Amino acid sequence: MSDNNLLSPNSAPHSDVEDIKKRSDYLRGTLEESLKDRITGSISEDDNRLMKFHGSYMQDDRDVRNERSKQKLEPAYQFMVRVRAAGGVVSPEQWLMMDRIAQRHANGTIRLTTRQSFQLHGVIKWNMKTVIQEVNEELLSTLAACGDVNRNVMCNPNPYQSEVHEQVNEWAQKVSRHLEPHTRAYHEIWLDEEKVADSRDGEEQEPIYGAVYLPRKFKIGIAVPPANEVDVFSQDLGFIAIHEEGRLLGFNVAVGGGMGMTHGDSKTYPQVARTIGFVTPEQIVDVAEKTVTIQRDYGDRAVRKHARFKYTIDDRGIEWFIEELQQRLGWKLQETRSYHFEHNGDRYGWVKGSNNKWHYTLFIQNGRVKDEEGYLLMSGLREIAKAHTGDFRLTPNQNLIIGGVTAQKKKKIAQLIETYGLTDGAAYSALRRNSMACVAFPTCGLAMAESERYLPTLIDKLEAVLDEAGLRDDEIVIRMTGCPNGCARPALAEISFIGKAPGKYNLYLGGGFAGQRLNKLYRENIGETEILAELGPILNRYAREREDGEHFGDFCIRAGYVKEVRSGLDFHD
Ligand code: SRM
Ligand code: SF4
Repeated sequence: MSDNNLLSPNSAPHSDVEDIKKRSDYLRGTLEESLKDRITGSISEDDNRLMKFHGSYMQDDRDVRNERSKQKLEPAYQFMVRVRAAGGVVSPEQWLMMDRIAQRHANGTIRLTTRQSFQLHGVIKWNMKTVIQEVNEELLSTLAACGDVNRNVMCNPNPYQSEVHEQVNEWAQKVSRHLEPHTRAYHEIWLDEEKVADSRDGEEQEPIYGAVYLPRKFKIGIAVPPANEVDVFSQDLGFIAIHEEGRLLGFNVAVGGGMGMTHGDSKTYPQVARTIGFVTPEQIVDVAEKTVTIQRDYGDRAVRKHARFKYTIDDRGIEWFIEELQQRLGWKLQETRSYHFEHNGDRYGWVKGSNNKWHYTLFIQNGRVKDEEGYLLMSGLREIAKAHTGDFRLTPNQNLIIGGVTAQKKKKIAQLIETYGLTDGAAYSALRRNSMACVAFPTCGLAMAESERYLPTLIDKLEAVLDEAGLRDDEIVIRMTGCPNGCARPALAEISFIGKAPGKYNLYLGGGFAGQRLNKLYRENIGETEILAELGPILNRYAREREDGEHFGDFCIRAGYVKEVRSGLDFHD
């Protein structure tokens, strides 16, 4: 272990979060006491830091923040709960449990996230324990859904497209399980398990993470070409499945991707992961573990904004990383194999899988499952879950696959889809079907502008432009986030909006259609009128002048609207 590992954070420069982790006794802190305190709906700042590792964030309803402050009331504290499921696969029973909790203890909606997890919003402190217990009773977990650990492992969302997909999904599950934290704190605090070992005596260990865990969050995704739904180049560690004639040969390894940045701080930037070699399937878990330990030992623990793995690699160089990895593995990576990505979006509607079962991908606008007047999405999915004998798969684009439907059940499921008017998005523009927006207001404490609540309206207006230009059925990837943290992976979209202030966005163009290239800033701090005025002519020109099969992002570069970005290091040039 290098000197950089702050197992004793007193000795080297470190952020206050490192002290909190160190003092926490493997994520216990005073969380139990904080949860019992009935005087306030909040928890202490230190415990809030630890709470993330347990899969929850304290938030407040920002729609009522000013009003409550005027009335001298404490903010409307509530908790977001994130539920992890590697590769996004859950059973109908698990879906019904999420639905039940959402109705009873949260805000009545379920949010499907950009990393194939669930989020519940609006849980009050007194209900947190019940919620986490109910999640665990159905064999799901919130542990490590957030925090400075490996997060939900993403994977191609349809394991039964072929045997290769099935095997890749199993590897995703193995990697996920291998990197789970070992602390029993979660079980003690939420599930009332007895404390069996006194970690202060060193009996309890985190064999991979150590006592202060990672310097920052860590993300892994596995793609199966030609589909890149997981946006493999946005991951700290990405694996690209290499398959030939229905056989999984192994994975190319890609390292050092990430989306987050801060407006006005050019030392922060989104980055695309770079491929460094090829490994066999049996080697993937070892590669994941050793990569995580390198980031544990060398990641920046002093400045959290600079603590992601992408900066560790960019600062020290990719060659340094390869050498360090191979030394820890005790063997060498093979040469990167060739592969080809075609898209990073979801394929909608019915498809038949290799297991002769059927799969239906539903379009869920921005991942929000709720009932609205005229569109009872949540009720419809509840009825489907009651009848369904297969599984559900959350996609990396915030959609949902009703998976593993037998030929006998297909009629029933199709009937329910029709009764509730659920949609595969065919009636919408291809732009909307390829859209993603992060949560932002009213729950996200970091939002600078609306996202989930605004993108659908903006797309309504852009659809008028598309109709005029004859582009309604042309697939263009569009994404929006309420701040530059990048939760909807905006830096990889062909068109993206990143919030600057209420109603104001930076507009970026030129991302690669298959998620292979970053986009570039085109206009700064503009509102809706300017957005439409800027994009209208570009879309019209694209319709007239594009070459055969040319994607919008590529056109924006060829036509000179933005320069091509080859690496995050050029993002701000
Ligand atoms: Fe995220 C922080 C929501 C995927 C980069 N993200 C947050 C928080 C927890 C806000 C906070 O720290 O107070 C947001 C909660 C909002 C709310 O009210 O629910 C939040 N992130 C989300 C989700 C729910 C967006 C969505 O619409 O689906 C996604 C949950 C994923 C999951 O299931 O695990 C989500 N976040 C992402 C992604 C995309 C991805 O991982 O594929 C990214 C960019 C990739 C990356 O990490 O580089 C992302 N989130 C961030 C960052 C910036 C990290 C950085 O490198 O600087 C933050 C802020 C932070 O960590 O300090 C953040
Ligand atoms: Fe919140 Fe920003 Fe993430 Fe959107 S991108 S959910 S506004 S942190």
